[in-house]
Amino acid sequence: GTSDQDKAFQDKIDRNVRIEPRDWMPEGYRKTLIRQISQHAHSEIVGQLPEGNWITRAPSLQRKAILLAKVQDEAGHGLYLYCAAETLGVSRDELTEQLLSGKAKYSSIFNYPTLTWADVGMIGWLVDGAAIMNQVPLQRCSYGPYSRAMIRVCKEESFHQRQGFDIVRALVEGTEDQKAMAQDALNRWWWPAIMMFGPPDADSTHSEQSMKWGIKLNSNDELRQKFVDQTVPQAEWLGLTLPDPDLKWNEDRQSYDFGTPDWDEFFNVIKGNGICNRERLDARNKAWDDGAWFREGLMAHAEKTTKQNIA
Ligand code: FAQ
Repeated sequence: GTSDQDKAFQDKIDRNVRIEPRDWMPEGYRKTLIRQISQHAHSEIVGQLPEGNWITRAPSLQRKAILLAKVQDEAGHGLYLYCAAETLGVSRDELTEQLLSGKAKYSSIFNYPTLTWADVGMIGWLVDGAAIMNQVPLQRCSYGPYSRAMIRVCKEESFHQRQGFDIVRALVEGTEDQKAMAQDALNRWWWPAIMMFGPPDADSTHSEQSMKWGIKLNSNDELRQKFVDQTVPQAEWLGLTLPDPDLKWNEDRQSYDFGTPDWDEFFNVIKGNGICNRERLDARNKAWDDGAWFREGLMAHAEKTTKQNIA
């Protein structure tokens, strides 16, 4: 665009006017949104796998019904977000191809295994908790379809977080073994949850421009701090210990100081070398391949009915 167009666009953003699909937008804005929204969509889709692993082994009929509904919600979020990305001129097939080939990123958190039932509790409490912390502000982001998608998604995420917290509550109120299982799961999920917010601000390549454009409303470190401040009292209430010797209330800042995550591990996971990256992509590719007969049937049926309607 010309610099006049760019200026008028930035002015709209600064006045809090929502950008809609047919409005003019800088190419960089469009690209950044497609990247972020599609990564978010892929995360919801791949994010079904770790918890899906426990649906058949949930400890009661009630827990199973709740988990089933939760995982189905994540599928719905994924489809909803793909639609939002499509309004920017990218096709669903292109996005699917990027995920299946390993070109596209999805959240680092879903490359960790769910070893016990307590892990399902931790995902709800911590992972959905972190997701809400990140997505509530996005309800006010500058792109209309994405901001509206976030409103519905956040309502469902709140239910997800409470179901996770309730799983952990039941475990800590149970036997010594159950409480130990919860503590072990917390030890494994705490740091990966902290890393979900992305690299430290100094290493966050997109933050500055995304914040100018209203695609992000807070920096990675701001949201990470808010998450820690919210979660520490919850862990105390549960009687669990967070695996961070540097965690300490800071009276001056009215906030918790905390340790440094293993950023080498984070970058290694997003490069594709986490514990479950291979397994996750294989599962998505298998689902796609196994569904080929169904997609072909749908297309054949659509073609037949179109011909009949024309005749
Ligand atoms: N994992 O410059 P920044 C959920 C990449 S919630 C993998 O800071 P940005 C719900 C980043 O893409 C999870 N990659 O990037 C659920 C970039 O690489 P690129 C999904 C990460 O975009 C719960 C590079 O590092 N939520 O699914 C991660 O400004 C339970 C530099 O980083 C969303 O996607 C990471 N954690 O900020 C489902 C929310 N962090 O693309 C099932 C929307 C960074 O240049 C079960 N997204 N990278 O190759 C966002 O808010 C942002 O995209 C951030 C990252 C904050 C995630």
